[in-house]
Amino acid sequence: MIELHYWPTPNGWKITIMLEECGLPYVVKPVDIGRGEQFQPDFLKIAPNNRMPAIVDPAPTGGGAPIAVFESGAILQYLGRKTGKFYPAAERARAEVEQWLFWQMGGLGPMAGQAHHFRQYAPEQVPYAVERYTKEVNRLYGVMDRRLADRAFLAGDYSIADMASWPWVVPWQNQGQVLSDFPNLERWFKAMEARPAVQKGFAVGRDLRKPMDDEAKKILFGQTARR
Ligand SMILES: N[C@@H](CCC(=O)N[C@@H](CS)C(=O)NCC(=O)O)C(=O)O
Repeated sequence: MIELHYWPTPNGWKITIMLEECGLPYVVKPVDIGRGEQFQPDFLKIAPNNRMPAIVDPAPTGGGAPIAVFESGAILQYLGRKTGKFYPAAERARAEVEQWLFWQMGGLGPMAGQAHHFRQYAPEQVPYAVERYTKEVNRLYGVMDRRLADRAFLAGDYSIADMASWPWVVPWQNQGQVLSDFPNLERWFKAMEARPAVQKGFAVGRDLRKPMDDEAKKILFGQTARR
């Protein structure tokens, strides 16, 4: 059974949603990132970037030793290849999915993450940073809205690109956005939200979520190479 190293955050939800969509059995290994469990040596062996999510697949395609994967985008691709679901093999369709997956990984996720940081967690108000990341998320929402004007999902058919992006639109209010300003995005958001597997994946570990306290802030913010 696939081991999922997980905490209930947007990057974690990507993977629970995919696992639920694929109907793959999995066991959740909680990584309490607010208490520093991402620095445990056994976790760092599979996720050297001290970030969750990560998976270990004890029965990889083609056999052999278990395969460990970190980085949510790489995990989605891995699970897509393993199951043949939501990650088409045909080159033209795959190129569409990959562009939007990488767009999320390199753009929407990091920019929305910075918007959350400067709008909610920074110890002092930094107006330039708040404006910079709020505007950038706004721009990215506009990109999605235009993309979704003439198709149901980001890459045409429902895919791992949608599963990567939806969790990062869930906290739109914390990013200073108004979802109804983006009608196509809002329609897609609601269609995603209505999927039973999305609901199930989003609910995994909900009881573990807690407000960020000072100890968590100390652990999460200000990390350097020496930790
Ligand atoms: N690019 C990574 C980012 C993962 C990430 O940032 N995970 C956060 C939670 S959403 C984390 O584990 N943080 C722990 C830390 O900052 O030490 C991915 O997509 O997997």
